[in-house]
Amino acid sequence: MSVTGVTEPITETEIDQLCINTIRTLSIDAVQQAKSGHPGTPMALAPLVYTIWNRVMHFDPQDPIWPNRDRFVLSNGHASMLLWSVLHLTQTQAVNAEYESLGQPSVTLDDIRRFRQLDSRAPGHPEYHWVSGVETTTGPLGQGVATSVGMAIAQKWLANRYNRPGFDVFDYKIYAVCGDGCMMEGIASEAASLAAHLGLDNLCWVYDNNHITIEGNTRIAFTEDVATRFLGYGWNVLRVGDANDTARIEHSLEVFRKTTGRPTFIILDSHIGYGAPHKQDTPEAHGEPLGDEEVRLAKRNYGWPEDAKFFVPEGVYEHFSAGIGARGAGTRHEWTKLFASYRTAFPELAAEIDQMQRRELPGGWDRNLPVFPPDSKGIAGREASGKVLNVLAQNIPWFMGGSADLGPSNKTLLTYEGAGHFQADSPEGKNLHYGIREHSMGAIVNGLSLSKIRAFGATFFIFSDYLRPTIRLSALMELPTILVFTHDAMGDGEDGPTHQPVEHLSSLRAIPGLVTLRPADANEVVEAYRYIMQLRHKPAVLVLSRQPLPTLDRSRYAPASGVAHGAYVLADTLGGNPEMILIASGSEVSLALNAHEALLAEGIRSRVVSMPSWDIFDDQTREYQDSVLPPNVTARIAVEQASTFGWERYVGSSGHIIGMKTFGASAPLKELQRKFGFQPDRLVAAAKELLGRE
Ligand SMILES: Cc1ncc(C[n+]2csc(CCOP(=O)(O)OP(=O)(O)O)c2C)c(N)n1
Ligand SMILES: [Mg+2]
Repeated sequence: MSVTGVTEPITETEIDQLCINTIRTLSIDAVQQAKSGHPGTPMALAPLVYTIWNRVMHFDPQDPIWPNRDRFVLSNGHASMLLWSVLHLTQTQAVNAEYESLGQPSVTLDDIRRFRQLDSRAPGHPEYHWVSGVETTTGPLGQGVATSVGMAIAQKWLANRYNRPGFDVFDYKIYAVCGDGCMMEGIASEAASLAAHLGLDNLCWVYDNNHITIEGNTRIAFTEDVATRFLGYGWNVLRVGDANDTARIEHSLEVFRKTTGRPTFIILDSHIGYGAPHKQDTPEAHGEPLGDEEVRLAKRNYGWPEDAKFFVPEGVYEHFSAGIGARGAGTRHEWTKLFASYRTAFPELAAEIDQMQRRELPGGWDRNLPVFPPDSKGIAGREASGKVLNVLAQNIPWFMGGSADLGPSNKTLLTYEGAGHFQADSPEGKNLHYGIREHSMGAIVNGLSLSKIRAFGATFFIFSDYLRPTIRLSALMELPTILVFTHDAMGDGEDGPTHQPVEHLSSLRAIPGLVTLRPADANEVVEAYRYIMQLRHKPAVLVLSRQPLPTLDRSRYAPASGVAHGAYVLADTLGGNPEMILIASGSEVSLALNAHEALLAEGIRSRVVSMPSWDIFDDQTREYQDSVLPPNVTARIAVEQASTFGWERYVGSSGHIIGMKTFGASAPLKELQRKFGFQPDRLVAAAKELLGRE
């Protein structure tokens, strides 16, 4: 090999090696150019990724969203150059958010040259909404593997619902690559345990066992026997002792494809920074550019022209095209033919698949949604939600979910005839049992959603912290996931401060792109679901009460459809020219109404605004916002059983906020309401004070 080119490869092995070294050197050069990034793991795992992509995976670069493609998840997202290299070398095509092909490569060589730079399609970590061919956003370690379990559940459910004898329309597999970091993160353990319980034999994790993390050798913090751990979960555990042995890698992947009844875990012994004489097997190879001299030496070791940069030798694109390209195109064309006859034989099922793939809802999806009659005793938010979920799940075949062992409390159980429970031997079930695994529940919901299933998860609102990182990823990926959080505030009374959310609403409201909704009564719950279900690219969180809330008389007050605006005038003063405004969400809305009546009786012109969602309200026109909160009415009180944090934006500097500034306490709800000031008298007094009245 010379500086000017590479000699014509002769054997299959040589061209394989050339492709592998192209992945390695593109990664090295990109990191070197960016002066930041992670070269070592791409250098070590290039043979693995090459084998999965070019030898095994059914994936058509021409159509990266073909529904029956195999999925590839890079859970050690810092090794993103692996993905950018293969997406580029396979010439995977770009698609937009409307699922249309853009007729251009997803990742160009120029993007790679501009690795980690603004607008490059080769960003620091794999980003789902940004680069076609990325199946899920990764980087927070453990998330990718946990998400892959959701993808595997989805495949099983889809296969069960849609496959028919002779028509295996869904038979894809899921491959996830991970490192020591993913293995140490708790979320991966939760997900691995559930994957084995559910017998997900469509799922393969490959563990890059290189004994290196940022601080050094894993002996400083990670000495468990990972193989025994996975055997304990019930996985099929294989080992490949040399990450450069592509034949062994390919064989182990074949064993995976033939294994039934359990997921497969392949331990791959590798050398981080493989080929760099001074950096191999060191933590420096993990996250620092190699440096010019070391780059030259590594290239010399690979038999590469030492001064060539971003060099793709002749024959490399062609070899990917003849490998994954031809195989992917072949299987996709066969599938397309199969699906055409499937459409003739099973038109309704085919139509469902079409709609689901475009994230549309079936006709009649909202028929029979309940309307709750006025009732001063009312029902709990969670009860109303349970009724809605049971209607939606019957109207939308691919709508499903469950709770982290709190189904009876969250009221998320689907109880209608035939709803079923998803298990290894009942993959038709629509009730998912995540177990007490909130962290991975969030990731699994993401994985289901990435597979186009409309999925929900549920737990107590207090434990939303446990899955916050996954909610953040839903928002970042623009996925329409749904989280149902009940026991929204002090209603959990006697359970005390460990179970009483305070800062959670503020924390979720701070996540860009997430819709947080806290409905005030049963009809607001219905309208909240009506709004959420129509979202195609945004996640939503529902925050629901444990205790009954009065069902408001909508002939007296404004209709609950106002929920779709995030906030609306629920009750007003005659003539609609208020001198003060009470703003509330959830259980505090009826409290505000009580105070409102008392204020009116005293001749104070008050208005009540129900504000179930800041996020939705902030998206309304300025005109609408001003009609709800007229700028000249500065006497405003916000009341919410949660941290006061952030309410200043609606009450202004001269307003007043009644909320929590401490944790709660263990006592019956009524006493807590008294102790923390959630009583009509307090609102009335605050209103008078603001207005300077006695
Ligand atoms: C949740 C989380 N914590 C910390 C980090 C920062 N981080 C990125 S890579 C890394 C070390 C990962 O080690 P390993 O998975 O063994 O990767 P390798 O260096 O072997 O590629 C850490 C701590 C992260 N990305 N995500
Ligand atoms: Mg490692």
